[in-house]
Amino acid sequence: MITNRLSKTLAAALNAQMTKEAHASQIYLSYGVWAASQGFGGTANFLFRHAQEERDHMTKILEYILQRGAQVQITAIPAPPENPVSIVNCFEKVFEHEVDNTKEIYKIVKMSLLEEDWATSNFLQWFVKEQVEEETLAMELLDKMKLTGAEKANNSALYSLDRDLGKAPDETKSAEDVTAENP
Ligand code: OFO
Repeated sequence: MITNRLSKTLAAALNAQMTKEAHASQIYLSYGVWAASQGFGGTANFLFRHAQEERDHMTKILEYILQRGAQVQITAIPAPPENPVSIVNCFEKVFEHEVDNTKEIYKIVKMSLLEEDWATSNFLQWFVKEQVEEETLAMELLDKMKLTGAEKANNSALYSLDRDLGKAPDETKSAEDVTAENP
């Protein structure tokens, strides 16, 4: 008996998106390492926490593919892009990445609608909403950077922005609160 309820096309698209979420996690991780090496500890903490959120997105898709009885394909994750050249550039890259990701999600939403796969279309609405939040967050951070005077910001303005980012709320626990028992 065949229990798969995902078309070949949608299963392939969801698997590809799952790997993109893993890639996004690597991107945030690499930017976090870069920020830490530049002395932006708060920003690094924020980016590390976000890397974990992207891993959660990956798992969410993985679980959905399994629930629909289709095959999950774990493949290689592409390397993250070059390091940012400045803190402003770091958030420009984050923003661009999120906008690109939104476009990829929209493509799968469109596929699911064309196939009249209402379950997948409904599942993807969580991601549509999440992308609005993530793009807004990245845009606001970029705006704050600009307010500090962007590349020409003085150390004290950058210092407070970095400190605020370390405390910025998100859906993932602060890196220092995470333990093996409480991941
Ligand atoms: Fe940055 O968002 Fe996943 O989907």
